Amino acid sequence: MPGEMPKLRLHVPEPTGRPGQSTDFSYLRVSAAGEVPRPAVDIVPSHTGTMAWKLIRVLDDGGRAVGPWAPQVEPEALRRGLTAMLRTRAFDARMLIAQRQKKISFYMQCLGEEAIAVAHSQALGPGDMCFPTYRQQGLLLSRDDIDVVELMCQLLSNQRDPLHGRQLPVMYSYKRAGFFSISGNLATQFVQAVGWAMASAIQGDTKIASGWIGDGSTAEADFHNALTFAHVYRAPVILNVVNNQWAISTFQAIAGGEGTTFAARGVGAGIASLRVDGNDFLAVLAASRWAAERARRNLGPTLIEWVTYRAGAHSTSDDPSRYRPADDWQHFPLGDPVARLKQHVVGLGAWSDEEHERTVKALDEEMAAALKEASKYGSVQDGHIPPLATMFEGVYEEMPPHLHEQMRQAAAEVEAGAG
Ligand SMILES: Cc1ncc(C[n+]2csc(CCOP(=O)(O)OP(=O)(O)O)c2C)c(N)n1
Ligand SMILES: [Mg+2]
Repeated sequence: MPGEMPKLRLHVPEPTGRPGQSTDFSYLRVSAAGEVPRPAVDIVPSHTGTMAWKLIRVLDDGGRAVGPWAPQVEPEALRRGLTAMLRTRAFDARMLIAQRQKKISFYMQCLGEEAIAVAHSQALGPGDMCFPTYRQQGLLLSRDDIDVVELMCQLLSNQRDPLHGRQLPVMYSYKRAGFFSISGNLATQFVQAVGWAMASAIQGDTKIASGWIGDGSTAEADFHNALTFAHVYRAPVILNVVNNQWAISTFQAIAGGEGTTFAARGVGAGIASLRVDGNDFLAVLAASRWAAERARRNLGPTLIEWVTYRAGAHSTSDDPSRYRPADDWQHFPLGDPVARLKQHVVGLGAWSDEEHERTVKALDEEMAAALKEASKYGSVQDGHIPPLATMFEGVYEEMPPHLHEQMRQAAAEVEAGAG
């Protein structure tokens, strides 16, 4: 009888903590360091369910590297990784100040997520191509051949901006550094990465691709389309899902992280998948190497869910105190990636508190000096921006008449406005 049946209703997931409350992080399902097995790289993808549901971790609470995923790595590489994370953090902090000073119009930090891009970059080789989102600046800041002044000029949209003001600040493009132009349309990175990887295989090349997406963006159809192509053709690609718990003000459960994991999506699509502590530098390095080896040996794609926490605001246009507890990051069970790697490297005798402090100070000075240098080429504040014509150039080899006409109209409007 209809009268005896309950009224139908929908389930709308909610975070466990809102402003003024404290988050119950037990929803994360954290495994102990060393607990999750490390399968051979040629594992049948459908057998990676355990790895997709548990959480691969290497660093224990005492900063020791434990278990089967502990990677072979020289202390020097760890020192480089720690310095690159600190460099990324110093860059972010300085750019946040620059935005507050109105020198740049917009910025996005990766505070709390630095280990993911920095350790991942150590697993890639020359010619491999990343298709990043705006939160993987660590891929660039871990390289010696990328000039931070140039990065800052892109953010300042000034006369030395290599992209001539055509991209939103934070949307870098560095082909030579394996960093594909960032596309503002989220989730496109996944289809692009899979397509690039397929092209690499079609050409008989040896280079692999690495695509990036956030938890929220996995709700886009492009994510699922990319998984199908990657699985069917065993594309040589690493599919990174950065689950930082938030998509602007939307909790990750709204994109489907409540009753399952984002890594489990990969298993369902026939892709070997791992769920990894993204704040554990060693776990990120080990999982990235595992996935890179699979891609290089024609064993197919790997999806990796990196579990982390977006410690800062979504962007300089966002105020997270409106939708989550202010002290959430302090209670996040996976801690701070910088503090955790520091503890490990100090434990190895390859780093010290004193060296740490000195490095932080030197990097802060480096960033301040770089911003001063970059500011010499202008900023949006002083109007030293690329000429209007650059908006229309570089699309076609020869500018078609309709663009000529638009350029003429724009110039006339600017002149009228100035007069
Ligand atoms: C296709 C598309 N839809 C919406 C947006 C607007 N937008 C920009 S960032 C963002 C949130 C993305 O969250 P997530 O994927 O979790 O990445 P995170 O910012 O947390 O790194 C949204 C909705 C966009 N850029 N592209
Ligand atoms: Mg997110």
